[in-house]
Amino acid sequence: MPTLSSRAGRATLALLMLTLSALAIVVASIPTPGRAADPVTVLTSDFEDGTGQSWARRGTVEVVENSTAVAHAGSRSLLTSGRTASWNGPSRDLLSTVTRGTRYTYSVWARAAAGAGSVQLRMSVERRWQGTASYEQVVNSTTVTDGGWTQLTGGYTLANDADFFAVYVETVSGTASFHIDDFSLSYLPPSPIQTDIPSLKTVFAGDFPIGAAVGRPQLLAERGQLLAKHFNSVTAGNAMKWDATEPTEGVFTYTDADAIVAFARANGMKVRGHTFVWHNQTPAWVFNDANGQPMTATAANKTLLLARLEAHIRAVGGRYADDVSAWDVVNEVIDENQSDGLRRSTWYTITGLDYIRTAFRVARQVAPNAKLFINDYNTNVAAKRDKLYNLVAQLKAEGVPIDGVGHQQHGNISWPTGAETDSMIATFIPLGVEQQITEMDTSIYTSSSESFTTPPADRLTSQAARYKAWFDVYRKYKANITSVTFWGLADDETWLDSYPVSRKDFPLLFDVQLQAKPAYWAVIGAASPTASGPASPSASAAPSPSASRSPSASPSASASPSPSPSPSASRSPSASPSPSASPSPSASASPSTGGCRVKYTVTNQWNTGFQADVVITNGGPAAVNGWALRWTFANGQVVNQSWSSTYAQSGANVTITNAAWNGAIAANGGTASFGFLSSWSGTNAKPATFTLNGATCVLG
Ligand code: 9MR
Repeated sequence: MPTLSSRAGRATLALLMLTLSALAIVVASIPTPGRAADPVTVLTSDFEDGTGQSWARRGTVEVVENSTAVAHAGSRSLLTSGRTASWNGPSRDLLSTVTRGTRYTYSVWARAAAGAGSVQLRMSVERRWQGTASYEQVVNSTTVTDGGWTQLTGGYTLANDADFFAVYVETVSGTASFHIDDFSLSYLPPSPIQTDIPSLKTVFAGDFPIGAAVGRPQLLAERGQLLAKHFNSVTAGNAMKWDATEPTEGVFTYTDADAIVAFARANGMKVRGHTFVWHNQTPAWVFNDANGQPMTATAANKTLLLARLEAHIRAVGGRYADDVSAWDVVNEVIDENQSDGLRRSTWYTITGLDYIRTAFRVARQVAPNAKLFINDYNTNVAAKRDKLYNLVAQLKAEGVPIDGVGHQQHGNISWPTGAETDSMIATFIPLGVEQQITEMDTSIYTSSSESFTTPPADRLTSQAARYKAWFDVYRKYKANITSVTFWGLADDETWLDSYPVSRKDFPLLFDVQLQAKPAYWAVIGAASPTASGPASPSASAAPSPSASRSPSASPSASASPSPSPSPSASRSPSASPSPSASPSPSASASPSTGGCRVKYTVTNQWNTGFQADVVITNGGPAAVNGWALRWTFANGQVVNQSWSSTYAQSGANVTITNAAWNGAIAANGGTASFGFLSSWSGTNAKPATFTLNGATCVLG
């Protein structure tokens, strides 16, 4: 080792410093893998040019015009006045702007017109397909006043076929005039899902099926990939409910439910049916008498209501008789504050307990292969649990065909405890029923006054511990528990964003970019790479199911999978890749890959841009240690962002090099994945040839 006083030493030191700073530049130029991407804004309307910027009235009489009366920024806004119906308002065609399957954030500032006082506004979308219109809310009822601006923000994914699609702002009721300004439409470029982490369904294969409640957006693109990778059971979050399947008496619509069932079939998943009978999401007509008036408790109305119930279950249950393995036949019928424990819903006030008896009897007839469940929330609360127990015991004694009890398990980071969850399950065992966890999620909040736009690390740690405590109980009772389902797929979309108040929540195992959270690692019984820094990349991460299943097994080095570092892992500053972990293709690249395969998939495409995911498979006998993938675009496409990689483009020639953590591709089938955004126009042909470190790869 040269001393600092020696000339040679000083030269060596200078060289070392130079090398280090060069390395620092290289490292700095590698984007942090998995870093939350910046949102991409695809449309804004500021009305500063004095026009309506393609916003137009929905009705035929209201006036939608540029206004200088007030402005959120600048000097102009868009005023809608002369409205004669609550649905009148400004609307913007977005059919050619949005990409099906991409979740966009819709944001607009709104203000009641001078003198209008306080007004309830909401932002909605209208989609039409072959003459049939559907309306969905993007932002629920929001109070705006004439004294200032209020932002309406919400997320929406166009997941259905559409030949018309527009966003609009309307009042919840009344015809007040209002302004809007600074509309924006943006999306977060999705990260590729982590393909090299253990699948939940594999980890729990010996225990119970693992499910997620989904809508059509969760069947598409990355979300569909995440669903298929981790879950072997699916519940329709809304698509099989009464309002979705029979909005008008005798008129059945199955478009969304069919799509979910088709996805489940294609991916070998079980389907939980949810739900025949509920006091919510049931159309008003169901409870109207023969004259169209709200039913009163008469014998005739009871007969009519039970006949409608029977017809509904015959139709919906019959349609999915071959597909649904478990039905939530009745949902949330317990009210522990009633002495008899029965919720005073319209179902109950018109029919007493007979709606429950009828529902189970008919369900068994039309869906004889499905297990029939009574489903409820807060079944860990002793008072509610015991009322439910009494009802199930009574109905079973009567011969009502109840097979199981569904525990929704909507909880939060501190509740319910493992002990409460344990007695919840233990209580029902003497009844000899199956038990399923049907709607599990874990809010990061413990009070309605809290709100975070990104989840603090300590909340995620508490959430992981909460999930682990529950799963320890589930595994303990795996002989009694026949399914465990999350109420949602990932944090990008959860009912808790609007309940009990509007704020972002993060209740599931995968984050807003579909990456595994600490809760995921806790549930599978492995140390979270977020907490401890990423492990070195490994080709196969399948854990021993028995190791991760044991309730008492604390993750040990041998029991834990050693996943490739997940993007979420690298969000932790302590997990930044070190230069030595970053094989550079120019330094020690394998000269030839001897059998690479490239799968290039355009996952999203809109009028000016597209997103592609690329998977490189090393089919050769030698590991690849650092790689550069090259191709030539034929139609002028220009890459403008990439993840899990760095990109360079010269003319039509694109070079993608590995990120710090995915440079090693194992021999004989190891893979590396990356994605990118690019512009295009006219034609967007896939590249015909790819080379990996100079060797030509096969396609597909
Ligand atoms: O996830 C559902 C959400 O999209 C609906 O707006 C909401 C309102 O009816 O219902 C949600 O699902 C509920 C489920 O059907 C029954 N248990 C409670 C769930 C969360 O509200």
